[in-house]
This record gives sequence, C-alpha cells and structure tokens, in this order.
Amino acid sequence: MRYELYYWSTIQGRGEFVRLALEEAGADYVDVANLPARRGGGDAALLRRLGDKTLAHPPFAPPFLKAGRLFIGQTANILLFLGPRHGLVPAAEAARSWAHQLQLTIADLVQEIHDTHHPIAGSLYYKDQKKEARRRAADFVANRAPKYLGYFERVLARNPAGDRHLVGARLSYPDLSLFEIVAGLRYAFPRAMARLERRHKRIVALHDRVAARPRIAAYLASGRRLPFSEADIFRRYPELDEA
Ligand SMILES: N[C@@H](CCC(=O)N[C@@H](CS)C(=O)NCC(=O)O)C(=O)O
Repeated sequence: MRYELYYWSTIQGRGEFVRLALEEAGADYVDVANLPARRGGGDAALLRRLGDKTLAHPPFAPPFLKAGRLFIGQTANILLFLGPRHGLVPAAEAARSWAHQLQLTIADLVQEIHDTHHPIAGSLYYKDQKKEARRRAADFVANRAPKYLGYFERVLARNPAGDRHLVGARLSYPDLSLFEIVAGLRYAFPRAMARLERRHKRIVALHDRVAARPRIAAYLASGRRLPFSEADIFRRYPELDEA
C-alpha cells in the first residue's frame, strides 16, 4: 500500500516523527504537501483534505496519514497504527501500550518545545511574545528539558532488555522520535544541550545509533530530510538559549 502523509510543506514539524517511522520501515509513501502542485501536491492539497466534508473521521490538524480508505490523525496515533504493521514495536500488548505511553510523553514534550517560542498563542508572531518566550524558555532549559530527558534516560537505564532501546530489545518507533528530539534540541538550544548531554549519555548513544541505521542515514543524507528552520517547532533563537 502507498501511504499518503499530509503535513505542512517545507518543515519537519510533527510530520517528521511519522516520516522517520516510514523511512525506517522502507514504506512506500508520498509526502503530499512537498510534492509540486502539478503532481497534485502542495499545501493546497493538504488543505483540501482537511476541509473534505465527505470524511466521516476528519483530522483536526496535520500530520495525518491516508492508509487505503483510512484517515488517521494525531502523531502518536499514527505511530500506534504504523508500529505493528512495520515491526516498529514488539507484538505484546503490554509493550505496545508502553510504547504508546512513551510516544504521548514525547508529544507533551514537543508541545512544550513549541511553547518556548509561542507561549501566548500560535496565531501571534514570535516578535509579539518575545518577553514571555524568554521567561518560558528559561524555565524550559532549567527545569522542563532536564525533567523530560532525565525521565527518558531512566527509562533506558531500567529497560530489562538493556539500555540500547526504550522498549524491549529492538528498535521501536519511540526510539526514532527520541532521536528527533535530540536533533531538534541541539538545533534550538545548542548551549543548554551541550550541558544536558553530559548527564544523559544513554539518550545521546541512542541518538547516534538511530542516525547510523542504514535507512535513517540514507534518509538524513537525502533531500527528503528538510532542514530545521525558524518556521518550525525547533527554532534557534539565541536569546532563548541559556547563557
Ligand atoms: N496533538 C497533535 C497536534 C497537531 C498540531 O498541533 N499540528 C499543527 C502543526 S505541527 C497544526 O497545524 N495545528 C493547527 C491547529 O492546531 O489549529 C499531534 O501530535 O499530531
């Protein structure tokens, strides 16, 4: 089956967590909004699907995935769907539930990262909430990022199957997402991350192992991996990083 991924063009955003799973799986997919309009792509195509009045289960926001006749929204829910289909999560129910729990925690972290530069409203420009963003980001790098990273470091340390993966003895989709968190935080908060990485060696090692996986390495080197930017979730505003 050829999946259709719907996510805003030109940015990684939350779509990247789905792209990484599709790429690791070697799945056949089209990234609709990044296709040229003459091939039925672009943000206009995404907006047409979002506004499609015939969908009984309409997605609220991108990313969403078309899989045959199914439309599946919410990043963690898309990964819940893709994981078992592509061997990206163990078969046992307990492990699947654990992977989903970890993915939902990553979704919470992603929202907090977004809120460092948009603490008041996503509909306002960054320049209109800079003062609040500085306060929010200061708390994020001092308290929230260490709390989340400390949690995932402990999860790795306590994995009965070993500290190379978050769930069980093999790669699963939360590992791919944690890779993206590290890559994004390095981009957005290079100074804070230089400090934090020293205390989270298992997470850094996991990041490096994911980056070296053949399909992920090929993807990262390809034009399909879009660059980080200041139109995205992970933004580099030096004034928001720690001194
Ligand atoms: N909880 C959702 C959040 C989805 C979301 O916020 N999507 C953003 C782009 S990353 C969007 O376009 N939101 C539009 C809106 O909230 O109105 C998920 O994890 O997929």
